[in-house]
Amino acid sequence: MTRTPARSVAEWIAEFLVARSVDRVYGLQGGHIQPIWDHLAQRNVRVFDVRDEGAGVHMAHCHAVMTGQVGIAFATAGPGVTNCVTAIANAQLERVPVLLIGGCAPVPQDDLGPLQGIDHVSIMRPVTRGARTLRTADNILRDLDKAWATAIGDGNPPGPVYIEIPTDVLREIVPPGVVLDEYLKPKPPRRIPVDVADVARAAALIAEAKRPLVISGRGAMGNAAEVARFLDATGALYLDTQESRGLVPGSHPSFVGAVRARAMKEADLVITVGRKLDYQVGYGSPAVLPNARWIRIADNSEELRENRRGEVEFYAHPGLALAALAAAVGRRNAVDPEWTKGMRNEHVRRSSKYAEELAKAPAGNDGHMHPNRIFAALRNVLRPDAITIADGGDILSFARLGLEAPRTYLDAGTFGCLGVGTPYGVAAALLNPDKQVVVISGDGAFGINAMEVDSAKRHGAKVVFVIANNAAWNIERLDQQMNYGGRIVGTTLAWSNYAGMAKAFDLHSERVTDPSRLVGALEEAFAKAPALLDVVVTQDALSSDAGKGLGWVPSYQALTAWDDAEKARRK
Ligand SMILES: Cc1ncc(C[n+]2csc(CCOP(=O)(O)OP(=O)(O)O)c2C)c(N)n1
Ligand SMILES: [Mg+2]
Repeated sequence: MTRTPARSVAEWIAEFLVARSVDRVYGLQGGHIQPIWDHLAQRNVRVFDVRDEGAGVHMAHCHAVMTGQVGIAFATAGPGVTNCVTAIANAQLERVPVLLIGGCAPVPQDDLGPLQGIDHVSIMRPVTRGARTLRTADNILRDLDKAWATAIGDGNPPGPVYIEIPTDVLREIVPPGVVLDEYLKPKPPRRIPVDVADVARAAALIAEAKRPLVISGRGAMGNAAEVARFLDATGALYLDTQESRGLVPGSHPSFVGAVRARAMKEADLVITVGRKLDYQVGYGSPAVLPNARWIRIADNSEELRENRRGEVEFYAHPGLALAALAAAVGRRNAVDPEWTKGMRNEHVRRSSKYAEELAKAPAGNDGHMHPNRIFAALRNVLRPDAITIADGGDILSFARLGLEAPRTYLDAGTFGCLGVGTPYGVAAALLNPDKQVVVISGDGAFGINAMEVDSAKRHGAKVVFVIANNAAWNIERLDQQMNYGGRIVGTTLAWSNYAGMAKAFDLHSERVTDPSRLVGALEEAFAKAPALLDVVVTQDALSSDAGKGLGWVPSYQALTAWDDAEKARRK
C-alpha cells in the first residue's frame, strides 16, 4: 500500500520544486511547458514572466547569486530555448547554479518535423554542466534530483543545467509505487572535510611567508566569517575579485583593492580561496605574480588546480579549511608588518583621493558631464546595504571604482555579458523590496534587454535604472580612436531619449544633464521606483579599463601592463 497519489510528470516537477523550497521561477510561457506552468501556479509558486527568455535566465542567475539557492527558469521549445543560449553561457562562466526547464516536441512527433522542433540538447551541451531530454515518466524525480545536484556542483563546479521533457511525457501518470522520497527531499550541502596533513604543511608555509596574500573568488562566498578570522590570525593582505565582492568589508585592515597589481607582484605566498586563476588574476602567471608560492583551497577541481599548482591544494570546503588553518597558524609568523601596513596605507590614500575627485571630475569637450559625477551623487544617496549592478564598457569600469567598495555588486562578469543589468536589477529588486537596488548601465548595454523595464513595472520591482547615455559603445569607440587611426566604425549611437522610452512603459523617469540635479533626481527615483534616469555623459572620459587596454585585447594577458610583463618574460 502506498499513500502517494497518482500524479502526472508535470505535477511531480512542480511538487519537486516546492519540496526544494522554490518560491519563484522566471520565464516566458509556451504550450510545450504549460502543463508545468499551471501546476506551479496551483501551488502558489510566483511566476515572473519576462519579455525574452534570455532575460528570464539572467534573472534566475541573479536570484541564485543573491540567495545561494538554485535559480529556476522556463523556456518553451524552439526559439524559447535558443533565446537562452547567451544567458546560460554566462551562468556557465560565472559558475552559477541555474536550472533551465525547456519545452520539447512530443515523442510521437520526434524527427517528423514538429512545430518548434530542434535539437536543443546539442545546442545546450557545451554551455551547461549537463543537458538532457527526460523521456521516462517513471524516472522523473530521479532525473530532477540529479539535475539539481549537477547544478549545485556537489563535488564539481556549480553551473547551469538544461532539462527538457516532451509535452506528451509531461501528461503521463507516474505510477505511485516508483516514487522514492529520497529524490524529493532536500539535501544539506556537502561539506568536504579537511585533510589534517594539508593543514600542517600549509601552516608551515604560512609561518615562513613575509608577504602573504589571500585572493578570494566565487567559491569563498558564504564563508565571510572564516575568511576574516583567517586574515586576523595571519595578518595576510586580501584581494577580492568580481565574484566575491562584498565578502570582506573595505574597512578590514587586510583589504588592499586599490593596490591590486602591486600586491600581486610583491606577494611571496598567494592563498586562493575558491578562485579560478582566470584573466582577472593574470592566469596566475609568473609574469604577474613573480614571487609567489601557492596554496589553493577549493571544493572543486576548477578552482583548485588550473593554471598554477599549489604546494598545498586543499580539496575541501573553503570555510572548513580556513577555520582549520586559522586555528593552526597562530600569530608567530614571519609577516613583514612594514609591507602590510605600507600597502594598506597606500590603499587608503588612493581610494580616498579617488573618492574626493569623483565630485570634481570635469565635463568633456562636448560639454557633457563626466560619468564619475553619477558615482559622486550615488555616494550621497545609497545606504550601506544597497544592491548595485553595473553593465556596459567604460561605465562598468568607472562603476567598479566609483561605487564604494565593497558592497553587494553584480556586473557583466567574466563573460563580459552586456545586457545583464536590466534583468539582474529586476530580480534583485523583487527579492529585496526594502533595499535600494540600482543598475548603472551604458546606453549600449541597456538596449540589449531594455524591454525588461516593462517586466519591472508589471511585477512592481522597485529598481532604479541609471543609463549613462554617451551615444556610443564608447569603450570600443575609444579603442578605434586610439588604436585604429581614429576610424570610428559602427560604435556610435544616437542621443536617444531613454527617459521617454521608460515613460512609455509607465515608469517614473527623467533626463539629467546637469550634475547638480543628480542627487535630487536619484532621491526622487528611489522614492518612485521603478524608475529610470537618462543621464547624458561625455564621450571624452577615459576609463581605467580603456586606458589599460581591455578594449584592445592584447595577446597574452587581458591588461596591457601584464601583457608587457609576459613579453618581457619571453625575451
Ligand atoms: C553582448 C556583447 N556584445 C558586444 C560586446 C563588446 N563590448 C564590450 S563593451 C562595449 C561597449 C558598451 O557600450 P555601453 O554599454 O554604451 O557602455 P560605454 O562603454 O559607452 O560606457 C561593447 C560593444 C560585449 N562585451 N558583449
Ligand atoms: Mg555608451
